[in-house]
Amino acid sequence: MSKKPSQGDCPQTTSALPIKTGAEIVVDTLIEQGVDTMFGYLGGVVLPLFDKLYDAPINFIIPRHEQGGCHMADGYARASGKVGVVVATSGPGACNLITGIANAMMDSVPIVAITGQVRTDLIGNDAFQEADTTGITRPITKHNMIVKDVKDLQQSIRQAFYIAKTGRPGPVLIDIPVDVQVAKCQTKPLTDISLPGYKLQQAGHSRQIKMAAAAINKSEKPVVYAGGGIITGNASDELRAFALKANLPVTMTLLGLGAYDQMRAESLDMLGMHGSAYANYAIQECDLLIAVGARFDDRVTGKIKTFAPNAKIIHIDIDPSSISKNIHVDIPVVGDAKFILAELTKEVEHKERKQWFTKIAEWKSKYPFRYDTKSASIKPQYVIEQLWEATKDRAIIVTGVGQHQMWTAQFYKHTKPRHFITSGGLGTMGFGLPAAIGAQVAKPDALVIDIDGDSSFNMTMNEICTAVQYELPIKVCIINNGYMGMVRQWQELFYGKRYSKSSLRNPEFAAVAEAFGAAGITVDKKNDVKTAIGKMLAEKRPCVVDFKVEREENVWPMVPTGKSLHEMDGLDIFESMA
Ligand SMILES: Cc1ncc(C[n+]2csc(CCOP(=O)(O)OP(=O)(O)O)c2C)c(N)n1
Ligand SMILES: [Mg+2]
Repeated sequence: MSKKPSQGDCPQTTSALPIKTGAEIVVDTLIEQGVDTMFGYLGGVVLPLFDKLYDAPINFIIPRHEQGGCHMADGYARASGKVGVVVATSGPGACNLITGIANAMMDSVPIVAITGQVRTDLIGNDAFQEADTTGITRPITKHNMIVKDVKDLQQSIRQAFYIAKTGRPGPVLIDIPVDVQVAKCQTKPLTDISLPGYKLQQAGHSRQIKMAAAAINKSEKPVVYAGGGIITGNASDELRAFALKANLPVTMTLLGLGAYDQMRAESLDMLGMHGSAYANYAIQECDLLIAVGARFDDRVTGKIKTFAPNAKIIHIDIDPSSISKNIHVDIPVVGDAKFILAELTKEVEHKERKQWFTKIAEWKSKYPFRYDTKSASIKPQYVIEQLWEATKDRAIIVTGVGQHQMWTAQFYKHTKPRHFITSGGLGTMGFGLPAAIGAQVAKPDALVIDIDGDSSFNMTMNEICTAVQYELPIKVCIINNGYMGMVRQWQELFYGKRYSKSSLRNPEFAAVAEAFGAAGITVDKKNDVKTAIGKMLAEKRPCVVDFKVEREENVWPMVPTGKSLHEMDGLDIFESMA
């Protein structure tokens, strides 16, 4: 992206466009791009930029660690649909962003990361706090660039936003050496972005759409498999209209939860490793699978050879590289889900499919998600059910990674897009709290609840300080089993109960929360769960509730790695509880 290093300012021209420093160009271009909120941390080589931010009309949130800042930008982007922006200094600051950037990449979240870099004449000299940020982040960004000439800066930032939010969204990183931030240059008028190597296909091929519609109209046993692309592409309304008109059952991936209202009868809830038995059985028996904005991830497909063995596959996706990547697709349609679903809806016919829906209803009534409701101890699933009862569809739910994440996917009813925020692709423990902070910044009036694991929370709990400082009333419910529960479950099932290093000594989380200036509540009796949730919801401050749950509960059903979707363990346990 950049050309030869700039030794100083660029020559002045006679035009009326103002001359600005690199730092001024950054801030003004961010504002031009609609940025009113940023996250980030200071350091030597971003000081010129922070000086311009001193009186800029931008709400700036400083996390306690750059990873937190990056997850905040991610949570902000997922809750708002806008591009999240995070800033960090060179070297350690930039390196601390890595997990957050990789997380955004895996889940197709539009963020722009701006990093400072050492002076251009020092690059490659092992200068103080020098790291090859573009080299390190190349495989985990949708695009990255180092801008070594102030003349390229404005256009590079415009391109970064364009690339981050169009097509399949993702993180873009701009590395800006400190001397470029102080060099001066004439600004450029805003023109259309032209990137010859970056082609977007929005509309989808009309012949492919017709073929897809014909296959749907013919199908006796269809299933829609909806992924995060529906939410990213703001296509939930179109998905509902499509499914209702053609009369189709809909299952969702973890990232797709909220794309289709789970309170509706035709929702099959989540599929995959910890998905519902009825979704997994329906996939294995369907004659047509309509994948939309989903990528056939291994946690979804199980054994790929026997995934949906009887089905013709339609795959609608904005990213041509995801077509037939993991599984052979019969009818690919490349383009924007919102547009293509609307087109398909015009072409499809309503078909009753009585036998198919009867079969699905049987599976649903035989194998609903279950747990031991009579247990005297606090079952994690009970806490999540009670949270649903107390909040219904008004909360934005965020999670950490582990069993609690799966139970939240299973036992909370996800009804609206952008109301369930979780780390799907990378599975990043420590994502929950900072992402919840980002979501609360994006939606100040919303009820934002992070349902977290004790070990996940331990990773980034310093960000409670950030929530307190900015008076963000987030709620954190720790499903505290005293274990890295998901790891313990695998050790129980596949390593002969040898719980090697998977339990942690936790602090008293409520006391930690109080020390940070937040409210803290501890719950160790089942009878106190509802009251604690009530107190938490009434609390104006950030509030952490430590639910000491049953320690060795397992997530069921489970498709063990390498097995086919219908080979679920745990259904006998469900039946014994019926
Ligand atoms: C950063 C990171 N390190 C390690 C893992 C591997 N891992 C997946 S789940 C898990 C345990 C999570 O424990 P906790 O947050 O307490 O959730 P629980 O499973 O107990 O609900 C671990 C270690 C991960 N996903 N992310
Ligand atoms: Mg745990």
